[in-house]
Amino acid sequence: MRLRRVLLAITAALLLWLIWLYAFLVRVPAEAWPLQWRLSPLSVAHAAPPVLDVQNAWVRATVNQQKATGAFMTLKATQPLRLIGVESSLTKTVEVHEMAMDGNVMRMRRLAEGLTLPAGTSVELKPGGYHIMLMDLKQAVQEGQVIPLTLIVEGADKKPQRITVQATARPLQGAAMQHHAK
Ligand SMILES: [Cu+2]
Repeated sequence: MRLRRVLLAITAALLLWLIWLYAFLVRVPAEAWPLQWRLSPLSVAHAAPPVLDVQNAWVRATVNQQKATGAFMTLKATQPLRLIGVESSLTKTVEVHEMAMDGNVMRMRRLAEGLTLPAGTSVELKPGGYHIMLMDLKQAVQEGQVIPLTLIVEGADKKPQRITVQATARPLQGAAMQHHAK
């Protein structure tokens, strides 16, 4: 009799443990798992493919006392996206700009709605066109310096996604950009 009771208790405990394991592994979404678990092969299959291809990222190097500069790159989205913001450790003030004619003068303008990135189409950010504006610089950007930039994009689901880009500073060349009054 006593052996049967012990066996019954062990079976019950095992069953409860299996139910708990099932609930934890299968029913709990991967986002709620402890961090070390997410690296397991189970969750790798769920990793989202990259939504944005970034090529040739660079920042224009600055001279002393220069307070603003531009960052340029070629962006190609795999799904319709919008570049809604950029972050940099260099400065808190980063804006997405476009150049446009204002009478006879080329001026830059902040894209309040962000920059549209159609799926499968390369969008070039370049001097004289779209660019990322780094403002209120506290120190000069040296040629060769690598500047991490975090691009913030959103798709149709309006969920912001962050993409980190390493941009290398290149020397000044060509006409200086005229900055709009702030
Ligand atoms: Cu600008």
